[in-house]
Amino acid sequence: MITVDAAPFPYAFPPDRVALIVIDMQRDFVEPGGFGETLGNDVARLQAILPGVAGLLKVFRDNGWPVIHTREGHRPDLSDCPPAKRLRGEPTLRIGDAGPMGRVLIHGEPGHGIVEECAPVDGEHVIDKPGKGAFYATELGDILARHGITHLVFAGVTTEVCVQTTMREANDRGFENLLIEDATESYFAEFKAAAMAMIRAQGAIVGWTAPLANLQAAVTRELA
Ligand code: C5J
Repeated sequence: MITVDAAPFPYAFPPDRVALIVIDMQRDFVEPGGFGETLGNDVARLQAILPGVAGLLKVFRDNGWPVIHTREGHRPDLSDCPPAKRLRGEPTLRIGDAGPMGRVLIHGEPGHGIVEECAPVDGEHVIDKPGKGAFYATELGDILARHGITHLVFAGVTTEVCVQTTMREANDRGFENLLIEDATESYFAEFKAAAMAMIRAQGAIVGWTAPLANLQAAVTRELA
């Protein structure tokens, strides 16, 4: 087992049963000029975690551990996008509309793609998900079962929406979850802080959190 100094108490994982899930590091959420910024969000907050996500990817790639990327998006005909998702609120742009990086959150459009800094490499899984959670209407559960995964490390955006939704379902499915604090972000600082506190509450009710440096130190100490 590799034991990481984490909150609310140390997180231990078997290196042959761990996978990394990088949630929705897509151009439309993260890059200036994308959907997220068009909605009035400060994407500089999300840009700031790019080195953290890249560093985390390196730990998993260097050790040959499975990496799974997710992308939130929909079919061009929007048949997998319920009106409740597309029409809610009064945004300047809706899913499927023509945005600055192509049609917003539509498969294959430039904004739907993963940012260059976190781009998947050969052998890594890329899961297209129509919902906020990565298990709903996807093959994620089957992929994890095929790899014999019991422990999940999480990164990506946004902490309180797609990351937290996925972690909560992973927790219900019996996975032990660690969220890397400097590899996840929200457009709202207080939402990130609250989501992390909720995850750790009541003795890790959803999982653990730790900075990337603590994971790197644990891996170096136990595998070097
Ligand atoms: C949102 C996400 N916030 N990836 N998507 O709509 O968290």
